[in-house]
Amino acid sequence: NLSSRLGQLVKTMRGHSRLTEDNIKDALREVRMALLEADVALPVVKDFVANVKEKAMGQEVLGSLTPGQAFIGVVNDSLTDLMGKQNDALNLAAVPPAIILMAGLQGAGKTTTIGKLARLLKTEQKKKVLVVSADVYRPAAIEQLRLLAEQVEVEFYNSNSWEDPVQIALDAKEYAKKHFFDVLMVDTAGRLAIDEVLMEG
Ligand SMILES: Nc1nc2c(ncn2[C@@H]2O[C@H](COP(=O)(O)OP(=O)(O)OP(=O)(O)O)[C@@H](O)[C@H]2O)c(=O)[nH]1
Ligand SMILES: [Mg+2]
Repeated sequence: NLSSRLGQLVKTMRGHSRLTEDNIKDALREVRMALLEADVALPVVKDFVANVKEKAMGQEVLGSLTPGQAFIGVVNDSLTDLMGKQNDALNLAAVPPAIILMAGLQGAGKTTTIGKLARLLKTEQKKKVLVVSADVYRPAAIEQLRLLAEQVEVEFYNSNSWEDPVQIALDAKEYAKKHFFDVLMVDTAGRLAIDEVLMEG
């Protein structure tokens, strides 16, 4: 991952009192490769690397820091800028049900996060939560969510792998409306299966 790769590299960045285009070149390349390998979109990577470069260049290496540590500091700040400095609360101010559609790369932790969020919303915010799986692609994905829902004690809307993901989401929304759920959480398959219609539904 990014930190271990950078960790290796910065050990070799020595003996400079400021960061220059020359001494951060390899480190920048490493950042770029690490992000690309993590499947970050190319335009985002380019922007990010350019941003790090701009911030780093000419920066003095202060006190007991090594150039590598100074560089890491810049990467760290830039990452924080990119991801946001603060956590915002979930905005559930919609005509119920508020719908949370979980999208992301395969194996990123979507289903697990639904379980955690559902539990949080139920216990801390006293919300009535319904979960549904529109992941009709991966075997046992629906069963995984069913078990999770059971564990965190929220209601599970049943779906079947031969159904259309969009229709599943729409059906669950109807059910949630009819039964006065505050929140509907829709699990989806990895990014390949995400299509616009589902996002709009
Ligand atoms: N260490 C750690 N592992 C996690 C976390 N969240 C999920 N996992 C694990 O990562 C693996 C994938 O998690 P899922 O929640 O099934 O991921 P997903 O995005 O739903 O995967 P797909 O539905 O296959 O796209 C599982 O083995 C989880 O136990 C987390 O926060 N920390
Ligand atoms: Mg999943």
